[in-house]
Amino acid sequence: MPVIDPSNPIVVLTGAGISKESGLETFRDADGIWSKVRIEDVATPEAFVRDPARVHAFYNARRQGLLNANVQPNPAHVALARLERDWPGGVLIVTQNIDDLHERAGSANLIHMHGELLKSRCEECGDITECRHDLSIALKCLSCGRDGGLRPHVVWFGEMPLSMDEIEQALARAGLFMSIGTSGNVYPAAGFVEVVRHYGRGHSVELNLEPSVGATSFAETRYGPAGDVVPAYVDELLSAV
Ligand code: BV8
Repeated sequence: MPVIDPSNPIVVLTGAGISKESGLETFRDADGIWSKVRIEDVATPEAFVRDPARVHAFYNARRQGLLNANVQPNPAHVALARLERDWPGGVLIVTQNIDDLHERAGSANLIHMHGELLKSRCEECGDITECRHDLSIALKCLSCGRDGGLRPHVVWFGEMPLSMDEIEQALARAGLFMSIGTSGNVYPAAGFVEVVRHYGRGHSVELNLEPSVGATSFAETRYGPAGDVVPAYVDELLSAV
């Protein structure tokens, strides 16, 4: 690892791999979510129009799984919260994950670019509210009173991820870009490392179980379970502060 100036901001991209050791499934591992259900059937706006009950059942099951008491932040989430607390230049986590494990570990400067499983959104009035219960088309929106429009506040394929302008500005200023637990298959997140390279300011490191699709784009790579590799990397970063 080159010496990173502690006055420089850090941007961290996380994917499903950082939550695996907390007991949540990834998408593209052999036993992953997309090996059991098709994206086209549960994670597109067209699927929601075609069969809303099936889409709600998919997300209701994942929401109940996330709320299981056994699902807790792991040492990787905790290490990133420590980095945010102790790094002078500031840390922004951009997560593709829709779980709340970063928040529960103590991270505050956080963008859920693909939305949040524990929030619902009304397609009629746009109201976004906390949601820890099953959703269905029978439920009425508490804001506008209409039924049929409540959906998970989640970005589906073909929908624009959230806060992209803010993310791009952060990538341009980053002195360090860390990519953790993501296979590099889904855009625009998979292109973030190229954005950092384009601006030429930041060192880039991939911390993953195995090389991602975009592994060769990173200046540095370290492989192993996030719960081991991330705390070790954070310790090295903070040793220079
Ligand atoms: C959009 C929410 C445009 C739902 C998700 C080029 C440019 C732009 C778009 C595209 C493009 N090419 C194709 C597209 C379209 C599409 C796309 O990228 N398709 C792919 C499949 C080719 N992108 C989109 O549709 C995006 N929207 O571009 O809009 C637009 C423009 C104008 C106007 C309107 C729209 C929207 C994408 C968001 C979709 N929603 N999630 C939900 O969660 O149900 S994406 C989905 O994949 C998940 O959310 C997940 O977060 C994301 C990425 O997956 P990963 O997190 O990487 O997980 P994965 O299983 O793949 O990998 C896990 C990794 O962890 C592995 O490498 C594994 O080895 C590692 N690992 C495992 N265990 C561990 C570990 N690592 C460390 N420790 C461990 N223990």
